[in-house]
Amino acid sequence: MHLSALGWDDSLANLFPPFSAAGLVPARVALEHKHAYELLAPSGELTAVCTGKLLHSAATRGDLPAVGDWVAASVRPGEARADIHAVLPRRTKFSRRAAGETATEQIVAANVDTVLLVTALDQNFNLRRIERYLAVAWESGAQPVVVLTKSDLHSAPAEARAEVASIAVGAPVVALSAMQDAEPAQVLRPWLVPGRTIALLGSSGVGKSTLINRLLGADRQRTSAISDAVGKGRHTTTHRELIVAPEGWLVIDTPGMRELQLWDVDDTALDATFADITALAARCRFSDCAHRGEPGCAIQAALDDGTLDVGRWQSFQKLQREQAYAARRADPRLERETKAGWKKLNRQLRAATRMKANGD
Ligand SMILES: Nc1nc2c(ncn2[C@@H]2O[C@H](COP(=O)(O)OP(=O)(O)OP(=O)(O)O)[C@@H](O)[C@H]2O)c(=O)[nH]1
Ligand SMILES: [Mg+2]
Ligand SMILES: [Zn+2]
Repeated sequence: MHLSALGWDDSLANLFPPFSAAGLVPARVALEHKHAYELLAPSGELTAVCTGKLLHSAATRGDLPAVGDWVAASVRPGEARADIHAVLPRRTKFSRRAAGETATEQIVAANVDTVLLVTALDQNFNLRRIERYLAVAWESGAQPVVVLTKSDLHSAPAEARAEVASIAVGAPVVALSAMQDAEPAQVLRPWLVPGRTIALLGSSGVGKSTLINRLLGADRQRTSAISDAVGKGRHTTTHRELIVAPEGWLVIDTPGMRELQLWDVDDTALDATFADITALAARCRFSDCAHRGEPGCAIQAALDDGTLDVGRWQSFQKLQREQAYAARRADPRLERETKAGWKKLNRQLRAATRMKANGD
């Protein structure tokens, strides 16, 4: 298989000469086990581990190889085994906060061109969840496409699609049924391009693997009716995996995520997701308007006349709070300062309440 078929491009080729000089070859991470990786290389599949040096130099998990990454590896002569010496810079990346005490970045998928944000048109359909996924997608650098699956279970899928399109500013929205559509791949054709990588992200049971099987025209991925919705935390897909389609496009299947904790979603990503709110806020009378009842507040006016949906406004505020929380967790110093700030504020608040109780 040629490198370009795996998504290799000029910008990667330009930075590789020093690695080739050291006897290393480029390969792409297809699968991540606990301590080993499956790589795709022009010579074929390789089972690989990180060198001690790479492990040692990694400050966080996010510095280690993840599915979709390009790496520089040395192939052991006569074996389908390799050692990973370096992770090449990521063009795009999806990361989230890994569970645990301290915030560590976990890379969900790297070098994705188009991300399909998958939601089912069933009882779990939720606009707020789509907004959350969109914020993460804009942050990643990949082009988001909202995919509404199980349209056969919805009485008015076209209306649901229109409703989602109204909140998904800048992202195409498609609705499909992997069960009933004769050609579900048809609406996704624009993004199934040889050498380009798509990834599917969404809750467990929405039909990501089922759709991938339909796109591939083969039962490549295991699917199951038992999912989060019924089986409590059961994920049918357990590994992130990069698959090369016979037509030459690449796809990353991921296990459903119960929760997508924001990692480092910056203001730009939130602004892209909520472009309507940003535009409104720019029209508030005061440039530092907190939208809490100030005179001439354009947000309040839009909430009052119904042009801004209350749910969407609350969703925006929630994501903003979460983003601030994630930033504090990533920066302990900032958290200490904020804590100290809160203590001070609480003391002031208690003092003020006592004064009031005393009738002052
Ligand atoms: N009615 C209907 N059911 C579907 C459709 N697509 C998928 N399903 C069903 O939904 C269930 C879950 O599908 P999966 O493809 O395993 O879901 P997943 O998103 O890969 O789930 P995880 O791997 O756990 O993240 C299966 O029973 C599928 O048959 C669809 O378009 N319509
Ligand atoms: Mg799956
Ligand atoms: Zn305002």
